[in-house]
Amino acid sequence: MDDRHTLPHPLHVGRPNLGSRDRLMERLNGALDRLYLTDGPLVREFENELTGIAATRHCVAVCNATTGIQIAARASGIKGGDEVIVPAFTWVATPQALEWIGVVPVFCDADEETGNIDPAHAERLIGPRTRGILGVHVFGRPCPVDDLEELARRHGITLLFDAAHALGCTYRGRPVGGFGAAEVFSFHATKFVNSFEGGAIVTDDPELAERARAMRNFGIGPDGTVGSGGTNAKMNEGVAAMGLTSLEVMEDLMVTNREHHLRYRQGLAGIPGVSVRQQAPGERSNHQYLVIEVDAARAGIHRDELHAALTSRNVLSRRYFAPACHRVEPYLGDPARHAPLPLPRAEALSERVLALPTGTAVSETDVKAVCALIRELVPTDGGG
Ligand code: T4K
Repeated sequence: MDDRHTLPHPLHVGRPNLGSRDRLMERLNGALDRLYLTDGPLVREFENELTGIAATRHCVAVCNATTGIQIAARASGIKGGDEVIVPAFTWVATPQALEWIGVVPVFCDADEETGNIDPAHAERLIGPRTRGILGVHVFGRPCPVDDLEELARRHGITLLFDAAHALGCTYRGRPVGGFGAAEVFSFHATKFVNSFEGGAIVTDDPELAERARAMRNFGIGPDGTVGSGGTNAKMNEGVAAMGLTSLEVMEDLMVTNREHHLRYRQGLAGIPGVSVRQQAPGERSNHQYLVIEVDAARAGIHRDELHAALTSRNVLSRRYFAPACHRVEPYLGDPARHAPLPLPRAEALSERVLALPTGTAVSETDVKAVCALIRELVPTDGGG
């Protein structure tokens, strides 16, 4: 192997996209001039924008999506000791958010094509302590929402969505955000629309929204009295300034990501055992994650070897998501509680997936170079 294709500069997965610096500074200066630094007019404006994008009646901005999931669960009546079904194939934030508030995540297997929670498997996990299902729109590809809603209704349990990846995506033509009892977005620096850190709960349920608003502010309700448990999950004005500035370029970012997606598909076409994961046909997608699958038997190289080789050549790929969540503590040590059924498809996916750099920090030339490098690293005879 020669090093012809080592990239001259590191390419990251998750490099932040930036909007206009001038607009950001204007907004920050406005906050400083107003002497209003947290949970103020910029946060209200950010919430307003998000209700438009998600087509929901309510939005409750919070400090990050992890806390947002906790508040959404609590505001839906899910308590410590309850079980909630979650996908095993997700970022570990999904189960960790629940575990940290004493809710028991029970892991569900994935649909290998979509990467999402499999409703038939979820149904087999429903028991007397099950209070909810927390679906994740993995890599922005929407969950089988109709099936999950039907399942939740039939069993009288709450359906929530971790929509950390899915801002701007649609399911059956409707924006992600309005499904289940509530959905939660992330605006972490690595998300295609970022607010440095940040999250938001969106819902059509006015009572859930009111409870969530109180819970993000120590349980203080609109009348100024403490009416429930709560935490401090407020979003600050600087974060909202960044979020608003990022939202202004959201459509452009989606175009850039989609173009990179097409370039990767073309650039990697025909490499044995290497495929680009697809979004749902006919739906709008933000394409914020560019994920390939490496079938080691056909490619003649394991995903981990490819990851190591790319990393050593300045392509800082990420193994989203490996290992599957039930394979890490505190879940690994208690499979009877967290993974009562085998999860072969989530495990298989976790062995194959690899996220590659995309977004505005990556150029067309970069994408071509990454594809050329992968072509060089995968044996031409496919190894198998
Ligand atoms: N649910 C799901 C399904 C999620 O994927 C996530 C987060 C959450 C919930 C929780 O959302 P938040 O509570 O965070 O709002 C990253 C992100 O930290 C995490 O937010 C994200 N999912 C996950 C998929 O990816 P890491 O540990 O890989 O990120 P990190 O910080 O190592 O950064 C990745 C790369 O990005 C690095 O190569 C460096 C680059 N980077 C990162 C930051 C922060 C930059 O270039 N600039 C930066 O400012 O988890």
